[in-house]
Amino acid sequence: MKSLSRREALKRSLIGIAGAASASSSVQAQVTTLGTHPGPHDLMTRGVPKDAGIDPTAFLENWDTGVVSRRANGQTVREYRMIAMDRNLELMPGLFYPAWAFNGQVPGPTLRCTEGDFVRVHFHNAGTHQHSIHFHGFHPANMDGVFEQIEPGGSFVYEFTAEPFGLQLYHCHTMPLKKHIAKGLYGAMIIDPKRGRPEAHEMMMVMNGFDVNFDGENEIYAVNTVPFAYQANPIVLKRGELNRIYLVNVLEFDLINSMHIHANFFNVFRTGTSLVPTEFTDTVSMGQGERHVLEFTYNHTGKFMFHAHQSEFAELGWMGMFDVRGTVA
Ligand SMILES: [Cu+2]
Repeated sequence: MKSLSRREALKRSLIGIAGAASASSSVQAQVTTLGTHPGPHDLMTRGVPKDAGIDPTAFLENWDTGVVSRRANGQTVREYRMIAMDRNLELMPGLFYPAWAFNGQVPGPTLRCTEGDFVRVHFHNAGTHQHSIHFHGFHPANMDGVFEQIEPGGSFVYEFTAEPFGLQLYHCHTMPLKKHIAKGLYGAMIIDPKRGRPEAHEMMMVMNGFDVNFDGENEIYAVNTVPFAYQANPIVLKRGELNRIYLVNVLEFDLINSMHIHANFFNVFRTGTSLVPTEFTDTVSMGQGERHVLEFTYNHTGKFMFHAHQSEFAELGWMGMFDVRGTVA
């Protein structure tokens, strides 16, 4: 009966939202008369909340390339500032979640550098619990963010050379890990290959979810935190243009997540660590912590859905839309 309790919880939150956000009475009436089955198309019309911590459309292409300097030997140094804090995030209009967030946002900023750069991350814990940052990639044991736990008010400097190139993940590594990740302390780091990748329209998508009633299961699912964000504001693509999605799965509690795009196929670059694709498909499944680079081009204009192929996740928020227009000049 687990799914029933999840849907019941969501239904209750939606009734609350309908009142708080003064949604139309027809929506409220539908929600209350549908019993345990809120209509997915009602959910898709919730819009984007004002205090989500990120602007989902801007987040797609927001790269934090750090403060750049150069060492005597010519090596590029990139310095980043990361602050862990407690913050209430408005996930859907009227639905607030007490998150733990890097720099006040979930996902945390997308850090970007090039393989071989020297990375220095100034971390400060402004939260109310111990935290750390564990980066995926190569680094010494004392830079792993596991044994050096940072107390509230404390600071730490992480230093490492960025390698290997690919799509890396970072997250808090404090016990209980499940809680520290579910609360929102994660983000992505793109380590670009020295030789670069082909010119493309690039987007960062972090698949996540939220346990809004703290029962150890997710009630809502999303790519980039806000359910249905890209249904409310479709992502504009150009016909004939190469698109590149940096796709990360950090979803807690559920064992698997996926992404499916409509009317098209994509090349999969597993973990982004090779410049040669390993698969050509329209659906990719990922466990927690896995991430891939996807490349595709639309040759038709119009609106095309993209979503988790777990139908339940899609109906509970992990659903978006591409709006393919015009032609590349
Ligand atoms: Cu933590």
